[in-house]
Amino acid sequence: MNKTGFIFDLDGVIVDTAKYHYLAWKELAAELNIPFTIEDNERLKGVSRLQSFEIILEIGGRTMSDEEKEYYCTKKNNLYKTFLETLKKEEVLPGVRNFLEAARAAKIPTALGSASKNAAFILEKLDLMDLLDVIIDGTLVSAAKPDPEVFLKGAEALSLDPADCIVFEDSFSGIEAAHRGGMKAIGVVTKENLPEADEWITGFDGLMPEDILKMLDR
Ligand code: B16
Ligand code: MG
Repeated sequence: MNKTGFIFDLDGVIVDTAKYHYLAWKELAAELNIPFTIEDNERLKGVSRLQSFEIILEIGGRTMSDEEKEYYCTKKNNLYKTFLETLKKEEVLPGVRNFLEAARAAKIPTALGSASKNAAFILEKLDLMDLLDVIIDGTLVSAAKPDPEVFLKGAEALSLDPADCIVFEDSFSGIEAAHRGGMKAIGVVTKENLPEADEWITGFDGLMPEDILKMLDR
């Protein structure tokens, strides 16, 4: 019996929401007179909302009280959600839907493991909710990646040992979180090189679950 499960990060693996995070953070940063570039945005991938804002404050050489940070994080999220409203199911990254369908057909259990508190909304918009067995997102975890909590909860909800789970990630912190949780990590390589990953793919287009199992000798 195949005991392997797949755990997918969301942003950068299933869909490119980073561009919408960028637009929202840029608007907020402009309001605060903090210069914020698309290169700076790379530092926010896989990082929680609050930590993302703290990185932006650091770029601007600014400090704020916890209350002010919360105010601006809420403001950013409201802006981000207006962009998400226009998200189309065609924005699922190439090959992802096929790969999930093939995993389902092969009876390989699947989970989402994302830092985002908007994950369920995004998956609904992409019409992917039914193709994932378990959703673990930012509403269910307290420790951000590289802490392994999000992936360990995913393994537990799938009733699998962490060693039997394979994580798909596009961020340094996510690869580290998978390893700290005792799981193998496939780096979904777009801009980052992710040297710590166990294997690498450039995306899911043309890829089948058995290709991944072969890569990791499962
Ligand atoms: P939210 P992932 C992460 O998603 C994003 O990469 C990161 O940029 C974002 O700050 C974080 O989710 C929190 O998102 O503000 O929607 O709660 O890569 O873990 O799927
Ligand atoms: Mg990601």
